[in-house]
Amino acid sequence: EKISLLQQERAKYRPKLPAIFTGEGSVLAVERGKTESVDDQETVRTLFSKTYGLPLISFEPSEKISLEPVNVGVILSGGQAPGGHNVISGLFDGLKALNPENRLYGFLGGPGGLVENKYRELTADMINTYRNTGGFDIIGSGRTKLEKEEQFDKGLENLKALGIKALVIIGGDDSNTNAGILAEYYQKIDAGVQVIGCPKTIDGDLKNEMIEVSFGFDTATKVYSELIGNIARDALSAKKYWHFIKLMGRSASHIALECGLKTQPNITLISEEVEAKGMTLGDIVDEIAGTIAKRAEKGKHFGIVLIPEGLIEFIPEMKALIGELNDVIAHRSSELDSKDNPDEKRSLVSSMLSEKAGALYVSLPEDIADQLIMDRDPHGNVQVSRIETEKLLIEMVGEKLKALKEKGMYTGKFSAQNHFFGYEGRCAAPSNFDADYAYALGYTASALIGTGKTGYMSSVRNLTAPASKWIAGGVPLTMMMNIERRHGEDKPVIRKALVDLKGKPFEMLKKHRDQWAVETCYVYPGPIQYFGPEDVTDQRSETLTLEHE
Ligand code: FBP
Repeated sequence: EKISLLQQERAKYRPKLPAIFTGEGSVLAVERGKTESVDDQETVRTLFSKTYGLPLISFEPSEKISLEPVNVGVILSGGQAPGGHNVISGLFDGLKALNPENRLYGFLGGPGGLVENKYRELTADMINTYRNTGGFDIIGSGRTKLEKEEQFDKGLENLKALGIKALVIIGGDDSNTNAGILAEYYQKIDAGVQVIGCPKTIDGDLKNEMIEVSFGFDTATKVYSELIGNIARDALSAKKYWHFIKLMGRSASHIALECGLKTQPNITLISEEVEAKGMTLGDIVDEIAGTIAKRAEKGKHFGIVLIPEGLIEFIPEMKALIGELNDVIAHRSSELDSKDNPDEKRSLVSSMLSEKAGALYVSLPEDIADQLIMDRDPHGNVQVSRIETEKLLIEMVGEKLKALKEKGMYTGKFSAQNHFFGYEGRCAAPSNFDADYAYALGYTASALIGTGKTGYMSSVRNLTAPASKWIAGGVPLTMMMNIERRHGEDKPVIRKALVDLKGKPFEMLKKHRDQWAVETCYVYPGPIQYFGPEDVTDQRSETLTLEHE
């Protein structure tokens, strides 16, 4: 098999670990006081009678302890994020350090693999070929939801057959919510299986007081920022295009904000702000067109607009429309399926909506209207990465500028290019930060297993400091939960972290954006560096740095 030169060199990289894991001995778990869920304490406590209120865990060095060998299972869940292979290699190395007899099994194709009993034993040779590489292909991933007791029971049968005593689920907020439910269930029925979660997602929305960031965010935003910088320089050279760039991130705008801070484009839209200000699609279009007109006055007929993927769902009128569409799709899909002709389908859909939503629906360009009624994902979410918001905005901004021109308020020629950066960042070879952080998360998971914990998320904190000073520990999954209404039902879920409009990263954007809009202040971050001066190779994200100032 052919391996790139870079991959060959990168395979030699030894991820950095928190000092607690680099000693000769073992570690002991230290309990740091009881915890409460972030909200709805009464309800969450009742739902999680076994795992509610567990203490925070940190580790202390101890003499070498000898432990009985264990078999452990691991699952990769949801969208790919750079560093997944390093979580698995950190887990593997940590387990082998506990006892060389320990064995690791990977369930294939995501959580579904556990239920369907599809697995592979992960051997040292196999792990070695995946160290510091991007992707989840070592065992694959999937979006099957683990939430029903019959799935848990079937899974338990499969775990027992392999003698597995602990399961590590590497996933985002939804998958870790389900990890918490699974941990509780296995405790309740005395299954003898520990469940540990690891915070994954490029979206950066699985974070809280104890989880500073999810792995993958750093690398993905570095890749996108490199590309944005390249495009910005092209725009500045040719001076003839406005580039509308949609950035992945299902709902929160952390990715757009981070890339905006790194590259200083003319416009960075933040969905959370759009929602807070109750902006309409028309308001957003007016704002963009206004900036374009202002730049045109200065003879600048080019620019960069960053659009968070989730924007469409944060525009209050669109959110209401999508909510109604979700109901229609959930309850009247057979009627919709009976229409093959797209025009007829659209008019049937609009007849099923309230007057206001129906009017908005028919006013949208046809391809967007069609994209809005595509299938939902297994969690019931609109697949926002498949909705071409960037094209919608180009079309509407173009119309607006035409109107402005007729009134003599715009003199330029508007020529736009659309881009979507998403998949190109999700499987990049992890940056040093993500390689180290993911490895440390996996290693920490092994320590939580070794100290007998269940219902915890692996946590590594103090991330702006050098890795040796990172603090490893465990955070009870129930601590991050609250009750939210999901698809018509109240459910316990890990609270998703949206962009904090009072937080420092957003403040920074706000402080500079008027200047960045009209002047040209682009920054060109360039490609991720894996070798070279440490302040370049180990650079932290703007978001992490500003949040921890
Ligand atoms: P996770 O939350 O599972 O990590 O997924 C992140 C993500 O990349 C989103 O940014 C994006 O909207 C979605 O996955 C795309 O999903 P898919 O890979 O199924 O197209």
